[in-house]
Amino acid sequence: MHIDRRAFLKYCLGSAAALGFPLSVVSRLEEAYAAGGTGLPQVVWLNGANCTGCTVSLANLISAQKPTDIADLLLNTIDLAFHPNLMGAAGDLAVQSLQTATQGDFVLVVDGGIPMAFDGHTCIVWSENGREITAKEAVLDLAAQSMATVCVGTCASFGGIPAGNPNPTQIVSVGQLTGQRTINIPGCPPHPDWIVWTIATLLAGVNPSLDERNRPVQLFTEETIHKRCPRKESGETKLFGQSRCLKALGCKGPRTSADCGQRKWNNGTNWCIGANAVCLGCTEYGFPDAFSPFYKVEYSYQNYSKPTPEPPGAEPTPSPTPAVGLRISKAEYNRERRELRVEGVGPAGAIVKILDDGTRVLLGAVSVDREGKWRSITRDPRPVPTRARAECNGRATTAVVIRK
Ligand code: FSX
Ligand code: SF4
Repeated sequence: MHIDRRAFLKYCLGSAAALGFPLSVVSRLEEAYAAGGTGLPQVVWLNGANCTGCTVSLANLISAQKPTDIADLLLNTIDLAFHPNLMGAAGDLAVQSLQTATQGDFVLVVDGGIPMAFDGHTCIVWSENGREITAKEAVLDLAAQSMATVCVGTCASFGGIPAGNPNPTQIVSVGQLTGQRTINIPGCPPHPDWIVWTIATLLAGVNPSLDERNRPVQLFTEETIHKRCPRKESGETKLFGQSRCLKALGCKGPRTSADCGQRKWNNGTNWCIGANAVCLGCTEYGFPDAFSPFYKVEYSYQNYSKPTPEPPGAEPTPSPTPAVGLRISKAEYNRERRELRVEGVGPAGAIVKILDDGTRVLLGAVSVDREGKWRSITRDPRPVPTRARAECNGRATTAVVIRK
């Protein structure tokens, strides 16, 4: 495996502001960089019971400067001696690299929870001379020798989804297994920046300050998602697809400490709340059980019925038959905001689909609330419809779109 620590250190220094390294870490990284990046510990990464989402999240790391992608970062720049999903070697050769790496100084990274049922045999990490080595045995052994143990993801940190009720494989966290203080990077999955920040900080010889859940304070506990949420004080909505606060729909932002809203995901593209999903609290201890049910939805889909398909050869219905109670009270396009707003009334709990009546392109779907009202906002519809069409329970009604 090609080893080039200088390139990794250069990346960390170049991204110091974005990653938010403290000055002490930056100066140590600079020293290590000047010294050629040699003499730093290696990184050994083990998988427990998980969905591999943590590794996929790390694989989403893309940088404008070198290393530009995960292969570059892990295989050519970080001295990652062992990673079951990402390393080139397999079988005995892979186990040999692990054994060589763990002769010297190394940082142990674990993702996934550790199964204890069946003496750990629901999670086998490799075999040695025909003997199965379980995640339980490997993590216990290597955590005792490592300079530090980093738990990547909520599963390794706190048990996470595999430890959810009824926990059939008796998953425990790495800390519970080893009895040691681990450095926890929760998140299901965690942000790649959080993973890189923590590994680089440790490689620089700095132990990050941890909170009571052993999470780096700088990454997780400065403020909750809610405190810095752009939807705060915008008024709560009870319908998905609106741009207002999602608390009434079950958002766990007030109980969750992470910087997702500022850092954003997929190379700064978006985040859960930005995509109109509630925060699930995935970085928190007790996730998922203590945060379930994830959604508070007052309406139901029980009134929805599939439109009856027209028999072959039948003439299309010349004009829509209004659904009982379905009406469009407003259909307006705001030129300045490039926003189409269609609202009306309908049967409470039913789903209303909004379409361009000319092209029959679907513009949105909303639920009718308990008061029998519905509202749909479509940003930048192209083309702007001349007539809007609302469909519900196989019936439809239309209205002229007023341009303002
Ligand atoms: Fe858990 Fe990670 Fe969630 Fe998945 O390794 S934190 S289930 S994203 O993959 O462990
Ligand atoms: Fe808080 Fe969630 Fe509402 Fe944002 S959407 S203000 S995080 S409750």
